[in-house]
Amino acid sequence: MNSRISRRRFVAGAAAASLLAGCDSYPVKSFLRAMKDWNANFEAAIFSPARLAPEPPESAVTPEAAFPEYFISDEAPEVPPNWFLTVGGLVDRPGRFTLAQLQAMPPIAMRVRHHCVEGWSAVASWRGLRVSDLAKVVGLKPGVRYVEFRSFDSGYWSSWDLASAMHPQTLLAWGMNGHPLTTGHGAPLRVYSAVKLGYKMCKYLAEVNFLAEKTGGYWEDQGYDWFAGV
Ligand SMILES: Nc1nc2c(c(=O)[nH]1)N[C@H]1C(S)=C(S)[C@@H](COP(=O)(O)O)O[C@H]1N2
Ligand SMILES: [Mo]
Repeated sequence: MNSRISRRRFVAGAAAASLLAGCDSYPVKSFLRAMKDWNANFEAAIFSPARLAPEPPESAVTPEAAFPEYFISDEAPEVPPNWFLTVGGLVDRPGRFTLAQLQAMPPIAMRVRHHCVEGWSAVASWRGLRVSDLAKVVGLKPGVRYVEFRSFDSGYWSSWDLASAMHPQTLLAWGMNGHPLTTGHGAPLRVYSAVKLGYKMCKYLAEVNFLAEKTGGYWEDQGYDWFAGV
């Protein structure tokens, strides 16, 4: 069975959504934008960084053949030769990390139910390091409020509020169900989190940047909710 959901269908859905949202008059636009900001602020205010999301039981794990693979590129992007993760922004020790260096940081395993706005959800067990542990290694400067994740998959990216990125269930994952990530699921490294919707969880990671400003995102800039908490 082919579990890949056509990118075209997703793009068509997004186009329809933006048509619906396509109110041209300025006051309507600014009202909608104000409502969106209000909504994001409200969601951020009720988000509790300490509260752990419950893990689905082992029996809830989705057979891998039935776990959809989603990417905006036409083909699942291959890992570039000599891949490394670049970590920068407002940090004391910016740097590049090989996969081996990242795998040497304390690994965390968690089962998470993935929610995609396209209307599917699926469960896997993910393994990787906490974004908060990476933050300790590079040292955040005062003024960091957002974390930006950038992919080598057609320039896909997403920016997150710092609290959600520092949540103990937000990982840079290199393993899925006991094996390394496959290209379909974001090899060699991706974001995985119990506190965000699927489109915030960048696959094919290339960069992590700790920033003072939010920088939108691939779907977020096309009208999807920026905070996108689960
Ligand atoms: N680089 C990159 N990351 C991405 C995407 C993408 O197209 N490119 N799609 C997002 C969406 S919409 C979802 S639902 C999940 C899908 O993850 P999966 O393919 O492992 O199921 O990845 C997210 N991260
Ligand atoms: Mo998605």
